[in-house]
Parts: sequence; structure tokens; C-alpha cells
Amino acid sequence: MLQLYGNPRSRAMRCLWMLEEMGEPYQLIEKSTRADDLQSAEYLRLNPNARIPTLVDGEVVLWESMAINLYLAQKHEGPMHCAGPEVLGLAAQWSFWAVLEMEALLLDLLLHRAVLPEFARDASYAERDELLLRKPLGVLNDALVGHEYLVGNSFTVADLNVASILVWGKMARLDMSTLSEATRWLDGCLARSAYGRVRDRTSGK
Ligand SMILES: N[C@@H](CCC(=O)N[C@@H](CS)C(=O)NCC(=O)O)C(=O)O
Repeated sequence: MLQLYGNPRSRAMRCLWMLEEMGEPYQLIEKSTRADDLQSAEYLRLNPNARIPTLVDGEVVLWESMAINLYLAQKHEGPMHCAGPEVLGLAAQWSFWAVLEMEALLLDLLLHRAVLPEFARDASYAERDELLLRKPLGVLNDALVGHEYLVGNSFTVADLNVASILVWGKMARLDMSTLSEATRWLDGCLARSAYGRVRDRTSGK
């Protein structure tokens, strides 16, 4: 059975969402982000970065949340299966793009709007993040004009990977008021029942 190490309050959420969409049986092996949980010799053999998530699929051991999801989309049949170099190339394009163009800015925004204690938050950092996010968000919005999804005509790992990063923007009150297509698309992704099941896990339901 597929085994995922992590917890739903971390980047492992992305892979949990993917696994829920796939509908295949899997086991979540709870790992926190505490050093004592991640620095054991046993876990370091699976993931020498001492980070979560890590996926174990038989002999295959993988880390990096986006790579795990792209692997799952190729390997496993079912509703999230992606075949063919074009679809896979486009899914990789959107996944790398989201990590490189948006993830760090969204994480910083989240820290300064919601995570850090009030005294440590800096509104000017959040303002800068919002400004720098305008360009990639514009690219996303334009790509979705006339398209329900990022690649082809159905929800794919490309949508899941990008939405699972952009959800930090929701939590950080990112202003998307001028981005009607991206808002429509993100709301649709986050309304999926598979995402709801993962979110319920986060809130302990
Ligand atoms: N690029 C990696 C990042 C993984 C990562 O930073 N995970 C965090 C949790 S969200 C972690 O394990 N932090 C523990 C630490 O840095 O000590 C991925 O997407 O999988």
C-alpha cells in the first residue's frame, strides 16, 4: 500500500489531496515537523533532507511534494492519471512555475499576515509580497480565460499542485479581487470533496 509520511498541516497536504483524488488506499504515517520526529536514522534513510512529505510506493521512495504528485499521476490509473509527454510536460511546467514564482512569496505573506505573533509581523513585507505576486497571478488569470482548467478539459495534477500552493494566499487574505478567472478556478478546486476531506483532517474533524 502507498505510504505517505507527513501531516495535513504541512506541505504533505498537497500529496494527501492527490491521494484522496486518486481514491487508492494509502496509509498516512503521521510525522510532525519537529526535529526529533524527522532526524531519526530510520527517517533520514527515506528522506535525507529531514523534511515532510515522503512517499513510499513499494521499492520507490520519493520526496518533494510536487514530484510525488507528478509521479502518482503517471504511475497510477484512475481519475488523476496523466499520460503523454504533452500533458505531463504542461503539468510539470505549472508545478515548477508555482514553486519558483509564487511559493516563497505566499509563505512570506502568510507569515506576516497570519502565522507570526503580532509583534513580529511587518506589514511592509506583506505589501511587497502582494506586489511581487501580481505578475505570476496575472499569468495564471490570463491562462484561465476561456478555460476551466490549466491543462485540457478536466481537473489534473497541474490544477492540484498550483491550487495547493495558492491556498496559502486564501489563508493570508491575498487580494485577488481583480483576478476573476483565477478566483473562479481556485474556488472550484477548493470546493472539491477530496480537498474537503483533507481540510477536515487539518481541523481534526
Ligand atoms: N520543497 C519541499 C519542502 C518540504 C518542507 O519544507 N517541508 C516542511 C513542512 S511544510 C518541513 O518538513 N519542515 C521541517 C524542517 O524544515 O525542519 C516539498 O515541497 O516537499
